[in-house]
Amino acid sequence: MTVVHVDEERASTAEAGRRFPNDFLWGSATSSYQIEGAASVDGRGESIWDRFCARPGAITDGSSGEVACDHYHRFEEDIALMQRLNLNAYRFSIAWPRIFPQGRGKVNTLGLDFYDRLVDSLLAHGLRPLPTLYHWDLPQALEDQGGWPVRATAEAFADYAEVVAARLSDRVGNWMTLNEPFVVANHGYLTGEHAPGRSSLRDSLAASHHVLVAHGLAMERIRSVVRDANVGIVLNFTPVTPVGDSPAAIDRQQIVNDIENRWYVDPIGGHGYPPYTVDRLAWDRSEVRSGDMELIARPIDTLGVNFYSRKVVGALEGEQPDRRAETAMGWEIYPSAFGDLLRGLHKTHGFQRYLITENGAAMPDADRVDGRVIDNDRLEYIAAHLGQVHQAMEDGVPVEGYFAWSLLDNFEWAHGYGPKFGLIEVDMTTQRRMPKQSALWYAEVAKSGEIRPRLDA
Ligand code: IFM
Repeated sequence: MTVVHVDEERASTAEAGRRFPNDFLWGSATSSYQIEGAASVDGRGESIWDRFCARPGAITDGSSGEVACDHYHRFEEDIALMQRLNLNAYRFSIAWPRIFPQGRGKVNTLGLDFYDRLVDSLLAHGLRPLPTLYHWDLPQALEDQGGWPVRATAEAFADYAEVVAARLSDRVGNWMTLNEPFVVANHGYLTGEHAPGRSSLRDSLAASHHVLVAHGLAMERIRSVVRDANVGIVLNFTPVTPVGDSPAAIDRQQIVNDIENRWYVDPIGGHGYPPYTVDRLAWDRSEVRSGDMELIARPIDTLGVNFYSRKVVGALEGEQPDRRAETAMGWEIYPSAFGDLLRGLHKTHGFQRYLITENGAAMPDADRVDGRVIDNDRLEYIAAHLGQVHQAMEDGVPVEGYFAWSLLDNFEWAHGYGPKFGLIEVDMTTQRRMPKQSALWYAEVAKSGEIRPRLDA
């Protein structure tokens, strides 16, 4: 795969000097299965990812999150690193199978104790905790009973959300229900590239509705136990541009855009599922019960926005114009789509506030000086995207924080440990952590509240 470095014109120096508000949140993001490891420790139950990783060929390098970054045992070290990077917030996810090993029923208090210690340590180091309750590690027991295509999974999620919120409510005010429901329904139940590896349009559509029901139910339950809770959901967006203006290209663009960019935010914003694609997929909406759309549309306090790239679609599958630059994932680097996205979202939905809950890049990390990764391409990527966030804020979009994906090199799902998204390098054999050049630069940004020029190597 060709990796082209970010155009110098768009480099950090072009954005340097843009200053963010003093109370802006500067953080990094991770998720439980990607970093925690300790898969069989302290009563954790099996998740769909444990099962999926064992399937031959499911993961490119045959790996799993069984050990990952061993964050479960090393979280103190990781939090100390975040403090060294001058961060003031941390987005992490809670592993449902640690709390309910069977998905529902008996609570595993040892699991709750772990997140209790994590939160205490974050607060002691001056970091605001921002937990996400679901980042794809469904308890396998619930999948065995039908998984997300079954409504009971949403109901179990609400019970789980309430138990976790009640335990942490005295210290945690900001909550996110689910991460990237599009990926849950699409990759998990339609393409099968993610756990649980099922491929059915019918199941995928059912799952897409039930994750939103889960969000609505959980929001109610969190609000019932956390006074003044600030609750939201994290959605991923990949703006879609058509190749040419043939009716076939426009049709494809609209379907892909509806599924990837509107299917979740529109119902949350009170506009319902996008009618064009509901019709094109011939979805009979039989899963949608009376009251569901109102539940889903209850106002959120914050929208979490994950952005990495845009998508260009032609009339035919795979039709693509040449790209100027892309990351090691083969994702086009196209920062201006980010600013346009934020302005567009705010114009259409006018949510109260936004957090950039994920943005970052997998890069080859080949350049080294004295053993340290000089990842100026990642640094430039982040700088260019921060510039877009800043411009959107100047244009009136209330963005309150930015969380770089990711704190550590980690388990990148079906790609295994190949792609490196971390600000901090992790040697997966020794578990040694080493901040990359981008981390040192990001520390300067977080400290000064300003986009900084590159550091000398
Ligand atoms: O690693 C993932 C993360 O879990 C969800 N958002 C996209 C990231 C990069 O692929």
